[in-house]
Amino acid sequence: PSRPRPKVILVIGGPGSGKGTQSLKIAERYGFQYVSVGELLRKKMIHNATSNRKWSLIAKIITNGELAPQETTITEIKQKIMKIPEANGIVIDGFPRDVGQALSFEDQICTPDLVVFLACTNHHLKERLQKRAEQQGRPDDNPKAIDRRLTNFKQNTIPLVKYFQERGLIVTLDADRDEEEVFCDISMTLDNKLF
Ligand code: UP5
Ligand code: MG
Repeated sequence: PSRPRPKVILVIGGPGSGKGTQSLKIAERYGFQYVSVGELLRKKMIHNATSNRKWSLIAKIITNGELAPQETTITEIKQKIMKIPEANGIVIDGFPRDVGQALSFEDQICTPDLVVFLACTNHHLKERLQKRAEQQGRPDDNPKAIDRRLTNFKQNTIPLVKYFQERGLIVTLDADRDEEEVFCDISMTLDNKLF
């Protein structure tokens, strides 16, 4: 008999809500493969921005805190997932960003088994990003791009969350709390819903 398809978990939330932090913990605890869509795009843009017109444009878009084109993003995810040899599950950090991306993912890749929405207040989002900007300096952790990321997130999230809610695929968690508390909720949810 063929192996069951790996479980697919999507982790969404505002910039600084803890998507990366929590997705890595999920990957570690459940032995899932981790895919960060933001990181995929950033790596590709750094590698190709000087030699390729399309990627130099995408580099500008991302550095300004706007969304990369949907088809490019889906193609990158598809390529990345295809390279994963075999896995019990895949946790995708930071995707989808809007309903269009959600539809396209389902159309071209699969229906997710679960979507985790990390709900975090604006105050905490800003505070965490500012702190990280001082420590690491991601190209899009500048004040203007942070504002754009927050605005885009606010515009797109309510419809996106509603879309997944209507299909019974999403769980919303309070991500204002500290890392361990949030992860405790996440693992209880996954244990309940997936296994
Ligand atoms: N931290 C985390 N959890 C904490 C907690 N509970 N309490 C206190 N501190 C906590 O966390 C952020 C910071 O907060 C860290 O310093 C952490 O230690 C601390 P992190 O886990 O990094 O949060 P995350 O949600 O991953 O924040 P990130 O900044 O990565 O979110 P973004 O959504 O902005 O970034 P992403 O990489 O997903 O996307 C970047 C860009 O890529 C987008 O703006 C867009 O231009 C592009 N993109 C697309 O175009 N399409 C896509 O589909 C995806 C990305
Ligand atoms: Mg992240």
